[in-house]
Amino acid sequence: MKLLVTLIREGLGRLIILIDWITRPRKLKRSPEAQAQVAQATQGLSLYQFYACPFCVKTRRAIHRLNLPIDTRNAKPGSPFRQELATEGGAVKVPCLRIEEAGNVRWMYESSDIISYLEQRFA
Ligand SMILES: N[C@@H](CCC(=O)N[C@@H](CS)C(=O)NCC(=O)O)C(=O)O
Repeated sequence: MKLLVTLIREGLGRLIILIDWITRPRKLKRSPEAQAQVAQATQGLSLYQFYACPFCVKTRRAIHRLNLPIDTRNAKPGSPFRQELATEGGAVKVPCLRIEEAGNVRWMYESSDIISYLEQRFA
């Protein structure tokens, strides 16, 4: 039974990845100067995520659409990123955006909040 649940979950995850790949949104176009500024501004951002989690796929689609070079960190079991997420972020829940600004770090959970934050800053 446990194996069946795992297989269904893995299968659904891969299906979501495939649909995401087929229906990728277009990237926002910026001038080279504006894109360089965005690259600078996103240096303090990292997305803790799982590869096939639907909320992470939704967040990665927004990142792709907004053309943001944000570092992604896989928080799969056994990963050091999972440990960081638990001890520094406060919970092993993905997606989570780590935001480092002027020496301060904050951890933003909830895909909708992350997407709104990125849209407000970069759309
Ligand atoms: N409402 C949250 C849901 C996030 C969520 O449920 N994430 C799952 C993965 S799909 C999770 O992190 N579960 C904890 C775990 O698998 O350890 C959002 O939109 O970000």
